[in-house]
Amino acid sequence: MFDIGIRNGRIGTASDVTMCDIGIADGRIAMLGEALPPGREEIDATGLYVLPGGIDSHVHLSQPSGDGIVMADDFESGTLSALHGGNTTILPFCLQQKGSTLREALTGYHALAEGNCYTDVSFHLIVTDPTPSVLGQEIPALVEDGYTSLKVFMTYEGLRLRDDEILSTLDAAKTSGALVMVHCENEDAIRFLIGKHEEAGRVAPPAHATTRPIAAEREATHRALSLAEIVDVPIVIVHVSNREAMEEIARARQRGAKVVGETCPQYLMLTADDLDREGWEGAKFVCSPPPRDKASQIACWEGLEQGIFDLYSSDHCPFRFDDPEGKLNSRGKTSFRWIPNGIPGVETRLPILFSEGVMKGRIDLPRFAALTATNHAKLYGLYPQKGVIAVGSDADLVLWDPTETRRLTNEYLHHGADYTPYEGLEVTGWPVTVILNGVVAVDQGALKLKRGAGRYLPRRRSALVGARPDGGL
Ligand code: DUC
Ligand code: ZN
Ligand code: ZN
Repeated sequence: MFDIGIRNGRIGTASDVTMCDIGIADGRIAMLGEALPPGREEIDATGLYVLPGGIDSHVHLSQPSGDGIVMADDFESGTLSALHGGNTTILPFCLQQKGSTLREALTGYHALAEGNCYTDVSFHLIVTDPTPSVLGQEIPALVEDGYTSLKVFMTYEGLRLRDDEILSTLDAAKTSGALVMVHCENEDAIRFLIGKHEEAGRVAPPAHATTRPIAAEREATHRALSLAEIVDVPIVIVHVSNREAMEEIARARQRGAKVVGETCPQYLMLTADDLDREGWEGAKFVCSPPPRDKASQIACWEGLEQGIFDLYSSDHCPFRFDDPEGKLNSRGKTSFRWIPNGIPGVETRLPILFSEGVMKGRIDLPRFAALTATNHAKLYGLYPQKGVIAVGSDADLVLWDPTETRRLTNEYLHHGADYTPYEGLEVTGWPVTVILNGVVAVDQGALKLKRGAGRYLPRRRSALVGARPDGGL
């Protein structure tokens, strides 16, 4: 007898849409077929789509964010919000502090996550201080321990790496089999423009977009791709906001480079005009790269439809708006420079793509499953444990009701932010039931799971860095 039987659902994976029953036992998918024997718990999925639980591979929680600024989500609220939005696994970033080791950062970050998660989690490492011992000893040992991805920044004083440091980090990643994600914006160009804006007294939130123009992203994207080509190592270009950066990715691929592109809901749904809302309201939309214009939105949709992007992530990086520790901190009220960068979105990522993408006919269900779960699992070393509906995989499932229409409003979201950038947006299709590791976690919107049910997941090497074709290391 199964623990759970799911019947009459339309099962969507990255490859197919089929009708069959799902039998779940011991937290995993035990059988797929017709007329399966009963489960102790039976779920009738008539009229629903059954999809792999969402994997959001770009999330920031409890990340140190500078003097007096506090992120709006910790592991408890961040994973709760993720779960209600149809996600079963998230990959937050563990930030190395300058002068400290990656291990030290991990010790602190594991302590924050332990016992608090409502989804499974696994950490990417942010490298800010690539010392010889970090590159030569820590990274190889950490990859062996299942920390198989790194992020580097080309912007933000204090975080960004110089080109020589990026090269040596890429080289360490190549030697050890880690996958490197790059935040591509030219810091020197941004600082130059900030100076110009300040001289001219242009310090309101719209200046965030005009000091971080497309050219700054395009140039850094080109440079990151070139550095990876020189080292001959795959990379991920994260949070791509516009066509010119996409073209850089396409050209690198034509040259034979292994490059993966990621975009996010903010580049599909917001524009720089949102930064110009009444008063200082635009601060709610300050994120980097900034939202662009309608043409860029169209380009990013094309990228999702046609394959420049393999990943669609939230880049959930939440700060409260009306809060001295958030967007409207004492300095943030006076200049865009001090408004913390990032917006919430882990709970709205999937409903937005389902509604705007699937329901509007831009993408089909298999593409949705690939962009929201399967590709994340393959790319970040979780496949086939996660990201697929197959016998033997973890029973991480989300049941979507394609007829349910909701108006997004902050009141009903579970994150710690006091706003959503998508307030008032009507979406059709909602993740009504979420199953995590074979346990009903959310049922018709009601939480059934205890805090701490989410586990930490060590990961294998990425499929992109030459893992074996059977998915093994
Ligand atoms: N980069 C991110 O990846 N997230 C939020 C802010 C940023 O610059
Ligand atoms: Zn970034
Ligand atoms: Zn991010």
